[in-house]
Amino acid sequence: MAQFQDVLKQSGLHPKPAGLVLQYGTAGFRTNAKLLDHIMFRMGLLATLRSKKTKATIGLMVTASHNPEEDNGVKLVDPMGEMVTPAWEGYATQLANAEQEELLAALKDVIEKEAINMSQEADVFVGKDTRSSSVSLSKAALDGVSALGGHSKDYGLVTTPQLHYMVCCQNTQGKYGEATEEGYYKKFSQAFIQLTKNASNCTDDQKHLSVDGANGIGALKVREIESHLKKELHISLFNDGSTGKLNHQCGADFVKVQQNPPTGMKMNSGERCCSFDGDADRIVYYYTDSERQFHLLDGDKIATLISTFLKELLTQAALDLEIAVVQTAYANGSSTNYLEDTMKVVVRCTKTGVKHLHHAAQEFDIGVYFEANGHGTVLFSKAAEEKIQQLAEDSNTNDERKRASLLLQNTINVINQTVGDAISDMLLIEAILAIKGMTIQQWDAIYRDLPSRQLKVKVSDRRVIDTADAERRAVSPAGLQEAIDSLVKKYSRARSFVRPSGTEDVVRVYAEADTQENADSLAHEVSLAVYRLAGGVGEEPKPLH
Ligand code: NG1
Ligand code: ZN
Repeated sequence: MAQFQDVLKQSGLHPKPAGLVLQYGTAGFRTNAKLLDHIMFRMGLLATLRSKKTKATIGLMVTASHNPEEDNGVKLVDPMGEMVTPAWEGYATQLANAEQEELLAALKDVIEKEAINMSQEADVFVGKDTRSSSVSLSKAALDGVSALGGHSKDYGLVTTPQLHYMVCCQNTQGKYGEATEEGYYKKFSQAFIQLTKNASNCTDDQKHLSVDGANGIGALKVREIESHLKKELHISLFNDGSTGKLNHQCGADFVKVQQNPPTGMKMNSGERCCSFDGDADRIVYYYTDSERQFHLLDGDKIATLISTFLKELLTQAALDLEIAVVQTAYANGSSTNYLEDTMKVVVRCTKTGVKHLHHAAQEFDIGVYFEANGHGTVLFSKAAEEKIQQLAEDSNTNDERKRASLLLQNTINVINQTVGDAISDMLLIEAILAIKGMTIQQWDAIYRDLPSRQLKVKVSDRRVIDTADAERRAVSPAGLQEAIDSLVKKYSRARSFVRPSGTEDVVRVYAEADTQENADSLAHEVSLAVYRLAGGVGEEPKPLH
């Protein structure tokens, strides 16, 4: 077939280095950009097949999120803006690892298994982050789409959540919004402005926010949305990419893992600040107090703020809808206790990776999901949205219920339900704080985090670690879980688990305990156990103090 001739010809321009094996990880393929040209081309092919199969537009985002500038990666976006299904992740790995001469056979295998009608039209939306390698890598992806006769639309520089939004708008024939950047800014800024009309006596201080753009795409886009916000939010932007390096000592991942402010940011004590990650799908907040002590408000604090706000509105609206919060094992133990014991909401724990959280959140009327690192959003079921809309349109209802239902409607509209979105989450958080007249210190005081520590251990093959129970227990290698259990017993209020990273070649270690010192030494001891029992390489982990 002529189609396959084109694939053959084009793939010769994007050859695979022989023997290279890569896995579709937590959020797509991710590694040094130099190794990715053939992957991008092949993901262009796969996105085209997925589009033919689903008869819908598919997204392809070139980014390595919070990884260093030298890395890159690719994420595929399904028709409603979600991540692709596990079966297709398998196909992605199969295509990525087929040697040059096996590529056609691998492609035909997917076509056969999925019974794809090759005469079906295909549409793929492509976006990229600000990495210098993203330019040629997104071209390779576009080549892949055209090699299989698919149509593509190149959105150029966009955040990951912007691309998810475009795909969802396109596939809902504009019901979710207009599939343009302007449409994105309009939808979310208008909802924000409607929400902030409910904030009385908002001072200039309350309206001010310092944003660390991680020297990435989020910085460019926050500048663009600011002009739509009608001065309801004053943003001081730092790490805007004009001088600093992407994610280098800045950005949400750095701030969360180091538990320190980013460099390049001017922070006055008590002032509200936030950091985006490299593709603007994560956000964390923080401030320093008068003693220069740093306070982090991570994804768990964000989920708590949002679910408290929503629960209050549901009570005021007298609507019987169930809210759940979905977390991962990285959620701080204090947050889980607060949500379950004080707020009395359902809490679910899933494996790491937003696709798992997203899926679990879909089971509830309202599912608030956040990873501790600040990646998350809120999902409203169709039935919940309809109930809220009916109430908002009901002329017989009382003022309190009406006001609450309108607030809920605008809350739905300010949220990017397709995926976690730093810009949309920022607008929601800012609106909630303004409406509740709440300072960042008051928000922080809702509960007190247990001290925690995250470490990385290098091992020769991280796949030797297998986990169960939403990654909270290691089932292999033998003896590792027993070693962790006996170390945890030495400390008070302690918890620890290990898992292989899906985005870096490391094993991640997490520990929490009653004091920072104890969390640090537990994390170190568990790192040593991993090093010894799971094939550590390089130097043995050293104590933190
Ligand atoms: P890995 O490398 O699998 O731990 C990291 C994050 C995930 C997720 C992905 C994708 C942690 C501990 N892990 O995954 O939560 O956000 O990156 O960006 O933060
Ligand atoms: Zn990201």
